[in-house]
Amino acid sequence: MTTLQALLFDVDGTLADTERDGHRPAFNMAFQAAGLDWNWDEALYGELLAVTGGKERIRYYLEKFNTDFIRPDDYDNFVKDLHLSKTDFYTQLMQEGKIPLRSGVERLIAEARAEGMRMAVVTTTTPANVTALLVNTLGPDSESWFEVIAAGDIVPAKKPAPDIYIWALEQMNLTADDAIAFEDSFNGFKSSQGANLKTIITINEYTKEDDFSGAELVLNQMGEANDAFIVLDGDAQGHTYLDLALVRKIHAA
Ligand code: XBP
Ligand code: MG
Repeated sequence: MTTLQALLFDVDGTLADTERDGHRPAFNMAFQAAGLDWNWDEALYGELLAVTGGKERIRYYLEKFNTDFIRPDDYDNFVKDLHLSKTDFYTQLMQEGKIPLRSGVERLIAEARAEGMRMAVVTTTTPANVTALLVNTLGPDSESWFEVIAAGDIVPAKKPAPDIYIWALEQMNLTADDAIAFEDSFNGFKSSQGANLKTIITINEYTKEDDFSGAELVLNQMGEANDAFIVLDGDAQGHTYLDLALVRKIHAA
């Protein structure tokens, strides 16, 4: 096994609980602004998360949950415009600073920076959303801490396809053995696993029942010294929160 050279972070659900409190309300605001009476409540949104990508999710909703809706002639642009509006609302919500990073995220990233560990963001979400989250949580220059921001439509096949991880590794001139991924969902894990990456999972309310068999470690959160994680699967080797030392051990195991 090679030495660990890079940490690859998913965003939504992993860095912050953006799905329930960020994306979902932003979709609803866009629907309202467009004069649509659609409302994605928390339970429905959980079902819609089966499909990644906001534009893809809107289409899935109309195909499976709102089949009576009469689609406008220019359906593609209708979905595109609705999604652009959703991105505006989402980035506004981030600017209001309402979505904090999850426990341990800021500390682990700081530790990685201090040790010169390479980092990338690997996500399905729109690039503007990544910028808005990072800038409003980690600070104005935090995007530059990540060597690659692999996001949105960069690859046509979104997670669970492995393409976005493969693309990020290529950009960094690394192989899957050199890196480790951090994910929160089944679709994200399928993507990192498909790219042959070892993966550490931090679950959330939407993903706690997902199947993560094959992941190296499944935790409820990264945690802190005073906010220990719960180990759901795997061996945390006596650690009580996810620090870089444990990440290295998991990678080497
Ligand atoms: C993230 C997603 C995205 C966001 C919405 O998945 O599924 O679709 O919910 O983002 P992952 P956009 O965490 O696995 O990357 O609306 O910008 O597409
Ligand atoms: Mg995710």
